[in-house]
Amino acid sequence: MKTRAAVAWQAGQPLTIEEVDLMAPQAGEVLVEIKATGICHTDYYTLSGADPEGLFPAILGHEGAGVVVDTGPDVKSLQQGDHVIPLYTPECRECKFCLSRKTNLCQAIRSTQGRGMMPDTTSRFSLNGKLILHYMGTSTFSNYVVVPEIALAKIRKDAPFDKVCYIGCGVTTGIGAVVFTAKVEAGANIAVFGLGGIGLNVIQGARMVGADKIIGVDINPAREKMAREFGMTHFLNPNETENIVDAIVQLTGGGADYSFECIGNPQVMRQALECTHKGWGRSIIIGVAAAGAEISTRPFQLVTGRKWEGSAFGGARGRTDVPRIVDWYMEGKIKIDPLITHTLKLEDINEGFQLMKAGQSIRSVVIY
Ligand code: NAD
Ligand code: DAO
Ligand code: ZN
Ligand code: ZN
Repeated sequence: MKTRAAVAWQAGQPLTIEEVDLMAPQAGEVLVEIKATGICHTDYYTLSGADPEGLFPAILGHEGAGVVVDTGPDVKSLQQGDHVIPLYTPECRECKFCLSRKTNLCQAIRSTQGRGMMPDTTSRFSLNGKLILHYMGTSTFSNYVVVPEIALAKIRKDAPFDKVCYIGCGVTTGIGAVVFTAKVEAGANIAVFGLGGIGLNVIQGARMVGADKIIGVDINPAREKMAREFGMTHFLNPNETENIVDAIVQLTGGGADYSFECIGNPQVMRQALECTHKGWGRSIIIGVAAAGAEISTRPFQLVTGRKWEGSAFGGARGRTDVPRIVDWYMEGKIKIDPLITHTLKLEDINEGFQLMKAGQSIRSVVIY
């Protein structure tokens, strides 16, 4: 079949809209009509050429929601008409990683996904006989995609695609880091560095679990208003604060119980660790730093009980946890609508990247 898609031909170049050939789903695969997709920082990172694992030509996008159109042989858990969110972190429930119950980093299709291929090492996308690669196993910048069954979360049918697509990455990454990775308890004091698409979701996750002080840090003063609406209790602008670490230690009477780095800046990662409480503070790195970057601190920070950790996709097991997060949205426990600051047509997708680059959007969503 043919599908309309925004193709990334090479790094640093705008996407172009093409009628791409899409092969039918093979064994264990599902054809999905994507109804809406968010544009995330990571798509920009790959398109910019800064991602050392970025491959071209490819169809980017990893924050979608849609409907199952067809299933290949051996697909058991999904059928035509099911509503789904594609998962760049699949959940096979059979690999060593899934069975460990210690991580959400399912490895069942990791190597082929990282090479832009389906599990049988081929691509379903081509144009004029030229192969086009998948991206993160999801390629939601295509109206129709073929996705492995284990990389699809089945969600309720009354959830709006143009909102819950954001659960495919940003919402789950932020809220999940609080709920699944850190397991923040009611009454805890937390600090959030970077109040963008991820950090604002960390803030609402912290409010949902009943955190006490929720301190937000951002160099963009325009982020304060939205962050307060999402539950932030104190705002610090590094450009107006002499020492961010000291300020947080003061505000919390000894340090944050948990901190979250949502920028990808190694210097800020150090501040995020060092502002946590002696003896038990935990600092969760969410931001993805530039290739080759390194973090540093004095080892005594760890000897004295602070812990440095990381979180991918919020520690969420996609097929299990994503439908729950959709429920939280539908039940009014979390907010998504105000974070979707722009909606676009596929033809205007490059505008979404410009808005992100200029810091003017939280989330732009393409509606097919
Ligand atoms: P964003 O650009 O929307 O937000 C980043 C925010 O950080 C902005 O508000 C910006 O003003 C602020 N900022 C920048 N430099 C700062 C500094 N020195 N001090 C304080 N604030 C500063 O980005 P986002 O979409 O929220 O993504 C944040 C990071 O999370 C990115 O690195 C992204 O790649 C990463 N990410 C990680 C995962 C994961 O699973 N771990 C998933 C998605 C995204
Ligand atoms: O090595 O098992 C693996 C895959 C890890 C994927 C983690 C992705 C999280 C960070 C990238 C940002 C995604 C939008
Ligand atoms: Zn993302
Ligand atoms: Zn697995």
